[in-house]
Amino acid sequence: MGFFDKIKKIGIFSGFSQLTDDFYDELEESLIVADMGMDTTLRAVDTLRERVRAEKIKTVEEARACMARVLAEMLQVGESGLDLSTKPSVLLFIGVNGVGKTTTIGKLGHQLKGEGKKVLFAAADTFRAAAADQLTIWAERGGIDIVKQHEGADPASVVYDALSAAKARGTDAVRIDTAGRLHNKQNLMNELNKISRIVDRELPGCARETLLVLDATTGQNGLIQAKQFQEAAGITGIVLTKLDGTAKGGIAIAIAQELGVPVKYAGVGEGIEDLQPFDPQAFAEALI
Ligand SMILES: Nc1nc2c(ncn2[C@@H]2O[C@H](COP(=O)(O)OP(=O)(O)O)[C@@H](O)[C@H]2O)c(=O)[nH]1
Ligand SMILES: [Mg+2]
Repeated sequence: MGFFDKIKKIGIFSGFSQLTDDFYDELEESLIVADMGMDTTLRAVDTLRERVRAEKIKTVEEARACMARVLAEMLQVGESGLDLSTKPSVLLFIGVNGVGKTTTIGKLGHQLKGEGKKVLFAAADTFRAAAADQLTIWAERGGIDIVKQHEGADPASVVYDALSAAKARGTDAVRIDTAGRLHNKQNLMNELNKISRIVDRELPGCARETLLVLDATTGQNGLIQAKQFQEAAGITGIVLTKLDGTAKGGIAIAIAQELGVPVKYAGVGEGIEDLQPFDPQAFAEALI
């Protein structure tokens, strides 16, 4: 079974034998229902119509394969891999509460460790004690270093400690967990700017990314979150979680198109193995 087989498919292709106007209408409707958004859907279906004409496509199966190619192209909007080029590299995970930041860090840390990398977690979600506890469990499971402080501590100070430890220990990858408080954008911006300045000062020129974690089941709301975080923090990639069992996978394409930011990882479950680098072609094939 493929990694993306847990995604619910857009099943309209089996219901048609010819490429009629009804076919295109229904395709549009199902892409919108799958949360691809109106603009992105219209762009995708227009492109399909053009290709069907240009490539003299006659069958529904050919059109399906063509649609998969179009969607895969729409997902390819930037560097899909993680920048791990310096030692350490620094990755900041942001996103609202409950989207899967801590879980993703745990899974990713485990994978990096499996590749022989020395990983360190920074528990900079100091908002609730439970957040550091949760990250500690992942760290213990994977035999991964963790730096944390008491509840309510300054997140930037946790990051400072973590970077000092990383330099001293020859760490390859620092993974920073943050609190997901979006209700006050100014607050969030201040906090992330402060963390950013610490990284600049302590590790000038390091490979560094800010990944926004989004819950695929929140649909178009995820797009709104992404726009807000993009303005507040500037993001280099998206982690799309909870794709298991959702019929809302189209949000990946809407985000790529509207923000120009690539999806870099996908989560399809709560287990340690349920995270993979995002493969646009495989994802598009799974979706339709
Ligand atoms: N089904 C599913 N659940 C997930 C996935 N990623 C995270 N979760 C669950 O979502 C909940 C919130 O995750 P957590 O990492 O605490 O979110 P955070 O608040 O952003 O740190 C937990 O119950 C996770 O097990 C995923 O890809 N699929
Ligand atoms: Mg968390």
